[in-house]
Amino acid sequence: MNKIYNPQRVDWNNVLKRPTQTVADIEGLVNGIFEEVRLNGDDTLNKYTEQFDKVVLENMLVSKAEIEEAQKLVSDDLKEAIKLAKTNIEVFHNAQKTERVEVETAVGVSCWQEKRPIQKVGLYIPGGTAPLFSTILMLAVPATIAGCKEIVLCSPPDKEGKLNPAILYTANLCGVTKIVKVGGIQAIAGMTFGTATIPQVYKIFGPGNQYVTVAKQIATKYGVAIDMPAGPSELLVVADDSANAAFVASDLLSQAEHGVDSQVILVSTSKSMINAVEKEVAVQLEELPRKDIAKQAISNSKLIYVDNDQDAIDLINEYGPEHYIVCVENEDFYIDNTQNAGSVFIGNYTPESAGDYASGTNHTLPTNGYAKQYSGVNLDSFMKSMTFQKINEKGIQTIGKAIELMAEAEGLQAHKNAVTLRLNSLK
Ligand code: HSO
Ligand code: ZN
Repeated sequence: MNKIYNPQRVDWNNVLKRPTQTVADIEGLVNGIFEEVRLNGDDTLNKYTEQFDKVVLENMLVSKAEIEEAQKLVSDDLKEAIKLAKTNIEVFHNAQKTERVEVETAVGVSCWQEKRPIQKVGLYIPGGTAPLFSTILMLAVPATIAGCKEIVLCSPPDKEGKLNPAILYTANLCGVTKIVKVGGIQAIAGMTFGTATIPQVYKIFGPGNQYVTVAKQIATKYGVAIDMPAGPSELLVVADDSANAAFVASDLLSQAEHGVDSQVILVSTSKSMINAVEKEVAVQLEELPRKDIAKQAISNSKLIYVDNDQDAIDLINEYGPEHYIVCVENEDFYIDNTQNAGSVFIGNYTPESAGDYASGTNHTLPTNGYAKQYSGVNLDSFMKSMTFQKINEKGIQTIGKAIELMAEAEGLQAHKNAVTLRLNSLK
């Protein structure tokens, strides 16, 4: 964080630009693996697990014995913490249930809308340097509340052919119906087409590297839905002199430690706050085990000084951050005027980490400016709305004439007949 920006409006786009990802060269590889998985199922999954994860598995399906072993390896304290988080996530997502909407639109014409679960969903949990078992809570808990019948989880095995015990413990706790040790493009292809081991699913959720991200996009070509287009994780903090610089720095670093491509931005109307945060970041960074990762993310991050609150809020809405922390005196102004953000964290005692793990909100959120048109994962992500109608004799007489006239005007005689026959039967 070496430069403080004070951009003019015309330069906002430039300063806020996210690094572009190269998708084109990955697409060929993804298409190739999809085709192979479609034709050869499990054999292809095993082949790529050996190639990419450097392990030959006897059985990619996780057994009861493996889950029992994992239970023993997770400490009681961590189990309690996971249960506390689960309870809060359950409470928040349970509260998102809605009643069915029912109206008589005209005399004798009843219409209603009801939500039904997506029957089969797939969850992808990445491997790599941090085992994100918290993401299982964020996906499996709402899937269970929604009533999804089949909840499949895919995650890449380590070189010993194992999954992290906390991943197995959490998946089992949260009602995942099948856990499969397979990762990357091949896992997404497996859930898209189905194999002997992996059931075919209707919607795929979860984060991943750029290969997984492109694979999820390709999955949509085959009719599978996905949670949202994913990009590197982001945090924007708006802070004034009422903020605590050390707290703000810790938040920026918590996001920066996710990956070298994480996006971290501080917006402030106070130069002294910006300077204080910058100093704190440098101090705290040195103590982090993942400082090499965080340092790179921080070096691409921006400190933005703005002249007034209106400029700040306009700039924030233009960026549309995934995570957005508001630590300012006049927080109502910022909250009321925020149009585009994935999840908002308010006040000095609301770190992003709270939402990442345990407050109850979901941490699967739109990145890359998609907060302008996408919601984060929530209960509705695991359901779809269906409409129903029931029309009685009076009802068809009420709206029949209008349907006949419209059908005729569209030149669709059979449509008209479907009404005329019924009206005639009532004469
Ligand atoms: N900040 C991440 C979620 C996460 N953080 C998982 C820690 N574990 C993306 O929202
Ligand atoms: Zn996080």
